[in-house]
Amino acid sequence: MLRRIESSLIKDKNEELYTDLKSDYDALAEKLGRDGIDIEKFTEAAEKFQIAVPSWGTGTGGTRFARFPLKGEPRNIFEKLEDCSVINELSGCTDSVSPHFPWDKVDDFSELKQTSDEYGIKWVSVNSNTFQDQPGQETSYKYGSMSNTQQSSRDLAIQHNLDCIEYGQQLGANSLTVWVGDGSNHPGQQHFQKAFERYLSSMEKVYAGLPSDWEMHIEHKMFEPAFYSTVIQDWGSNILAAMHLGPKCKSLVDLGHHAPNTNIEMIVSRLIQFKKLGGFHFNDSKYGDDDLDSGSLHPYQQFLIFNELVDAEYRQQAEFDPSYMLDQSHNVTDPIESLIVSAIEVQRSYIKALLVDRESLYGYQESNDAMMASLELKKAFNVDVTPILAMARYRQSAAINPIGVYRSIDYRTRMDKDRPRDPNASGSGIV
Ligand code: AOS
Ligand code: ZN
Ligand code: ZN
Ligand code: ZN
Repeated sequence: MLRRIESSLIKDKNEELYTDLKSDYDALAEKLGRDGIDIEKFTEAAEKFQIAVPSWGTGTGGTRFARFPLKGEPRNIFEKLEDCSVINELSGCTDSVSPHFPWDKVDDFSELKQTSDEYGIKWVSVNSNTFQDQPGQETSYKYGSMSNTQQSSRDLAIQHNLDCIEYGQQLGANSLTVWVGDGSNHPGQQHFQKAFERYLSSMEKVYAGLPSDWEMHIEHKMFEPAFYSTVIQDWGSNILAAMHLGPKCKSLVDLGHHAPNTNIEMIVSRLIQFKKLGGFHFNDSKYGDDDLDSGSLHPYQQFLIFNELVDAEYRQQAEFDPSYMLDQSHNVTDPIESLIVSAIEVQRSYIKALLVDRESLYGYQESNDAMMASLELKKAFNVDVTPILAMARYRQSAAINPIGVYRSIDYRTRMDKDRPRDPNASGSGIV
């Protein structure tokens, strides 16, 4: 098994911290035990929890104004994979990567697959890119891709998505995530219905190319890059498209793609009910698609989303198997640190949601006891599950203190030497 960090280093650091962790863990076990809760069940659940890292998230993000790169950033998909392995070795909860084409240039898929296998990293949902033109592209996406008025642009977008499926198959992935920037900037610029019809007929052709065990996930976004209207602007258009296309097509919820104060957990519930929840792009947001670190602003909202997910799990809801992924832009932090912390924050929401006493909550709901129902949720949310998460990492040979270990190895300085900067390197995911 390939590693980027000596396991003995993590082990030594863990030994220094274990006594304190054990006493915090035992104290929490005792506290939960008083309510008849067995802490071990939750630690096991934390060990099982996994969330994917986006390949583009390993590079420093930016805005349309500027990007301030870090030293030692990955220059290609192999180096991105190295950084993803660092994240997984330290966090123990990110054993998969979601690739993005054509940002991830791959000459030899079997070589890439072999390397990822050696790291113990899986490839999950493949992201297509029809929101920007590539050098030498014969027909433009300036006025959209799947919904473009020009057949030639639509054909190019369809073919690119079919290519992405083929790349993904070579990597062992089993879903395609389609986010398009299609829309308009001026009232009257686009015929809403005709644009949506063109989008659907293009997507039908992609759907027809899905292997039998694949799913297609559609990602909605309220605005940007189109600032007046967007073809798949919300979960309404999203689920309509997914229902139109068929059972293998589901909706994907990116937390930052809604208007501020939208009740996202309720959208999640609706998608679960109609068997259309494909997955998530986790991040946090104050204004729009800010792509801030997960749980950094609205940890309660993230918990409430997981409350719906755990509820579906508890009820053994049919056809419920959403994929979890981070989709963030790390503009001022080291992306490795942000991805580690964010993955753990999502895991934290999951474990807290598992702590909700479902039967009590259902009882309060039936008797219309609003106060006790909300206290039931708050009770779980207010438990500090940090020792559970740290113990899960310890048991998986990941780091009790991942950021501490990461800082101690001065990875970026090492990478600065190993990865001399290529002045022609292409962008690393600002969107
Ligand atoms: C764009 O806003 C979406 O969030 C996409 O999921 C994703 O960020 C993009 O495909 C990467 O640029
Ligand atoms: Zn996204
Ligand atoms: Zn987003
Ligand atoms: Zn986005």
